Amino acid sequence: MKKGNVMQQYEAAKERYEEYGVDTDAALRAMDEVEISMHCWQGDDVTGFELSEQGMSGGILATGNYPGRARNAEELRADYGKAFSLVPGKQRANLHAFYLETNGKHVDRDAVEVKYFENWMQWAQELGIKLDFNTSMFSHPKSEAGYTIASYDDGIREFWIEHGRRCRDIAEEMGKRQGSPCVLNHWMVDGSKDSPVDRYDRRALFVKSMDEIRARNISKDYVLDAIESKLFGIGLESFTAGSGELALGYAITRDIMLTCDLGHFHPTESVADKVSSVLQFIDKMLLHTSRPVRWDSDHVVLQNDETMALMQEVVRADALRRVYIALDFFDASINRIAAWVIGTRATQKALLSALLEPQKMLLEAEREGDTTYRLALVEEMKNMPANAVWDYYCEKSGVPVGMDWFGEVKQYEKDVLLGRD
Ligand code: RNT
Ligand code: ZN
Repeated sequence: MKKGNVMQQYEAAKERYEEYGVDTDAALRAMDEVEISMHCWQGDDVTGFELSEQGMSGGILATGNYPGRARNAEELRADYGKAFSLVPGKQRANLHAFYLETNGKHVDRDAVEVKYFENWMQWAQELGIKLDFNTSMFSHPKSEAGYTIASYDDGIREFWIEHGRRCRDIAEEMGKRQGSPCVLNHWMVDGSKDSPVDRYDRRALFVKSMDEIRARNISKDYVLDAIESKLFGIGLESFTAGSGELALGYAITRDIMLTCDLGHFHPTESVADKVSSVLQFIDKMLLHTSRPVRWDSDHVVLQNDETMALMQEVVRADALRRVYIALDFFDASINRIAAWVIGTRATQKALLSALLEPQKMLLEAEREGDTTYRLALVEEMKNMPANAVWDYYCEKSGVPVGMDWFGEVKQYEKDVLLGRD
C-alpha cells in the first residue's frame, strides 16, 4: 500500500470515529501496552527438542505436512524471529519446557534446568522481548497411561511434580532476568477415553500434586502461575481431571491465574462471557486464543465472532491490565510463519476493534434502557473503517501494511524453508 494513502485513510477514519466519541489515537496507545504472548510450538508442530523419538500425545494433535518445519532450536528461533518482525507492537515469546537445548544429550523432564534455556533467554534479550513458560506434561512415555500428576503410581506422580517444580525455578529465573513476571501455564493431559469410576480421588490427587508443585513461595514479581482447564481431548473424551470447575476452584483458592482456552469448552459455551465472572474472584486471567473446528483442533486464530467477543469483553470490563493474551494453535498444513502472523494479527485486530467501540455511547444507551439504539449502534460499528486504523498502526510500528507481509513470508519460504529436508 502507498505510504501517503495510509495516513490519509487514517485521518478520514479518525474523523468517522470521532463522530461516535472514539479517540483512535488513544486506542493505538492502548494497543502498544498489550503484549501478545506468541507460542513457539506453531513453528515445529509441537515436537520440541528432546532428542527422543516420542510422538505427540495427550489429546492434542498437529495435522498436515507443509514443508519447512523447524527441526532444531536455531531454525525455530530464525522462523519465530521472522514472524515477530511481521506483527506490530511488542510481543512476548511463549516457550514449552521441552524446547530445551542440551547439546546432544538427553535430559528428561524431571531434570530440566534453566541452563538449557540460556540461548532462548539471550535471543529474547537481543530481540527486546520477554519470555513466558509452560510445563510440558504430555507427549512422554510417563504420560502414556493418560495421567501425570493424578497418576496412582507414586513414581510417575513424583516425576511430574519434580518437572513442575523445576519449571517454576526456570520461570523464576526468566522473570528475574527480564524484569517482568514470567507467566507459567500449567496444563496436563490427565484424563481418560472412557468414563472412570473414580473421579473424586483422581481430582484430589491432582490438587495435592499441584500444591506440591507450588509448595515453594515465589514472588509474583517473577512468576505468575496459571492453571488451564479443559473439557476433553482426542483419546481423552470422557474425563479430564483438570476440568473447568477444578481449575476455577483451584485458581480462586490458591490465588493464581486461571487460563481459559477458546477450544476447551462446550461448543456453544462462550469464553467471552467468563471474563466478567472470573475477574470478580481472580485477579488475573490468561487467555489462550485458538480456533476449535468441531473439536479442540487448534486451527489458526481468525478475527471471528469468538475472538471479537472475547476482546470486547476484556475491553468493556476495563481489564486489559488483568488479562494476559497468549496464542495457542498449531497448523502443520500451511506455511507455519504465515500461521503465526495471521493468528497474531487477527488477535490484535480483534483487540483494536474492541478498543474502537463507542463505549460511552453504548453504555449511556444501555443505562437509559434504550436497547434499540444500542443494537443499532453495535451493528453500525461492524463496518466502520477499523482497517484504516490498523494499517496506520502497522505503518507506525514499522511492519508491513495490509498483505505486504505475505510476500516476505513467501520469500523466506523460498530462501530458507524449502531447503529443509
Ligand atoms: C492443550 C492446551 C495447551 C497446549 C499447549 C501446547 O489442549 O491448550 O495449552 O495446547 O500448552
Ligand atoms: Zn491452551
